[in-house]
Amino acid sequence: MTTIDTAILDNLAIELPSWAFGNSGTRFKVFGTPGTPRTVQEKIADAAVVHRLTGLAPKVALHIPWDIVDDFAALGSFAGDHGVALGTVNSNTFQDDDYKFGSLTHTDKTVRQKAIDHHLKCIDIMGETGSRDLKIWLADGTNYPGQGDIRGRQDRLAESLATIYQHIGDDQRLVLEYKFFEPAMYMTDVPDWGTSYAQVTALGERAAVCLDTGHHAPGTNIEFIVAQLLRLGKLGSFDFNSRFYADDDLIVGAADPFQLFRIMFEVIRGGGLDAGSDVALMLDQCHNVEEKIPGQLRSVLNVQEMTTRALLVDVDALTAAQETGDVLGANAVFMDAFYTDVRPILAAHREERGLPADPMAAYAASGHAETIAAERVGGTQSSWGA
Ligand code: PSV
Ligand code: MN
Ligand code: MN
Repeated sequence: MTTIDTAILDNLAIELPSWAFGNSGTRFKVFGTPGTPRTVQEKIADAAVVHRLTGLAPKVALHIPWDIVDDFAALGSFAGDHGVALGTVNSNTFQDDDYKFGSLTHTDKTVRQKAIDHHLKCIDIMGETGSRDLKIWLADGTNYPGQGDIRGRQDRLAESLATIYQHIGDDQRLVLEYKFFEPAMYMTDVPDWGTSYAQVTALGERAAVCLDTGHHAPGTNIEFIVAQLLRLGKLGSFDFNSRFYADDDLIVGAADPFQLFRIMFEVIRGGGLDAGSDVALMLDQCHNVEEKIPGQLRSVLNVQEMTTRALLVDVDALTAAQETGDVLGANAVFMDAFYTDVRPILAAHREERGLPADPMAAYAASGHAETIAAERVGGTQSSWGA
């Protein structure tokens, strides 16, 4: 059996999205849960619990304006006091009437400028929080053939992004997320990795692609995209989640753990977890019916587990089998690693680091859920989209 590169495991870091701690749902119903955060500070405090129990989640991503505060530097200190840091700043140009027909792609220069200004504000916030990444996901697109000029929209997108990019600091990055549909149903302006790659490549070195695992058509070979983007030096970040049908935002590794294993294998193969790599791992999930803190715990543990299994692949044996045309031998080496139960190894690894062997059980036993339910009364519970 191969030995595991514990340096990679020790350094594994998965950023948590602030919005995962708020309520979320579907267009049919958003269920509230006792103890749901009412403020960004409470979201950060919840994220800190996940990090305390797992050592895996040192950063919390913000969404602007959902997480707006008067003093972002103070928010950064608040996070620091809780043992975490503020991470990616996500822009939001999809909840304003002005953006009905687009934001950075809009035909009206005034609307485009408003969307650009929002991003410049996000960059200012990044300066205060010490965040590295500005993540842009656009809802821009059209619903009917002929509704918009596909080429004109790409050109305007390129122009708007170039303006934003000029304000990205030397230590900052712009990551552009793609999604094949929704809310636009006919054509999305950044539908796939190729479009994101083309747009960020035109910007420069500090622009890269964000790959959200839920944003592909069924059957897409996501690990191929991972391998290609790493090869091109343009895989900026991941939004991890899992899906059964569309952009389900379910717990990563819940729908298809084997896919997560294959993705992590390519990340490791491409150097994405090597020391000094700037590939950022993040979750983008919503917990509609399950409890949120345990939902995030389960998620980071799933990433850790599939990463560990991927680290177990005997690469020398795999290469030998590949190069001698041993199809089934190569597949067996790969599957042996996937089928290995690494939970005992990880429990020991956690205990060596002073962490609970079973973070889910430790959380359940801590009484924390009951405490926040009792404390957080009054006010308005946060939710995705507000
Ligand atoms: C919408 O599809 C979305 O889920 C994108 O994946 C973004 O990353 C996220 O919302 C937050 O804006
Ligand atoms: Mn996403
Ligand atoms: Mn999404």
